[in-house]
Amino acid sequence: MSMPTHPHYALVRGLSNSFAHALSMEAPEEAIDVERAKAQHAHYTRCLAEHVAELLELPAEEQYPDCCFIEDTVIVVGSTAILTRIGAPTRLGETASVAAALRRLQEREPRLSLRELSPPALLDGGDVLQMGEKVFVGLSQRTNQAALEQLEALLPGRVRAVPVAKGLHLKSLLSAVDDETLLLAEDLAARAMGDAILEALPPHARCVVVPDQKAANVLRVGNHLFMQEGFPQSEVLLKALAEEKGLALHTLCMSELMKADGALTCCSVLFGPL
Ligand code: CIR
Repeated sequence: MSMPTHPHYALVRGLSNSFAHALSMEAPEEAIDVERAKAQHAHYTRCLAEHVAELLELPAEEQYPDCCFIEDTVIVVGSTAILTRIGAPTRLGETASVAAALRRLQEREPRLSLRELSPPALLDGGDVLQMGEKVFVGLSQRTNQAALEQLEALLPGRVRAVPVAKGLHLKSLLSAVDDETLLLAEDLAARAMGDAILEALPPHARCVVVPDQKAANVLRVGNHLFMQEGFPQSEVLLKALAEEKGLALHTLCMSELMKADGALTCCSVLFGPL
């Protein structure tokens, strides 16, 4: 079991008409353009569909402005899917339809086992990073100690806590390119999180640092690496890294989703083969 670099499934959910009311740490300078956000999200979904065997697409749910950020609802480790309890009260109900979709999937994928966190645990999938055998859990404003303890019980010996001193989630300032390559934003808090992660990985694991925070969250799908558009300095570094690893680098414009603190990983759950 390790990070699913060649996932079979991508789980995504449509962007709701109420997206202008999505949560954000700071109000954006310019209001969210929902039509533009929908187009950006649709393009993201099409890119994923090209590179996975099966796209599982759920419809948007209007009562949940943040519902496109489906990464927060479930983590899948190997063949175990663990439904979360999202740390933002307005988002707690988002997991119900994801649970139903995974139950339907279970009918043809009997290896898939379904678990769930229970109160008082709170956890957003954006706080979970898988590298190698390890499952790193960011203790953040959204994810608490109770969730960490429940995950430790479900995944014995594999879970490591990482305090999140900056950003919404653990993966706001970092992400994994593969099991031994951690991408980090050039930032003291990101460095501290990176050190905590590297300490738990085999000695050949390494960090690659990019100057732009928004470029530190990349999405690896098969032999493709996606980054946010508009960060030329980081793009040069990521291009070199992608070449070294035999990956194709693509840029995606997600400017409207970024206004609601959305990163690239947050709009999908990549998993399988089971
Ligand atoms: C929220 O505050 O919950 C959403 N506006 C953004 C969630 C982003 N999720 C993620 O990066 N996993």
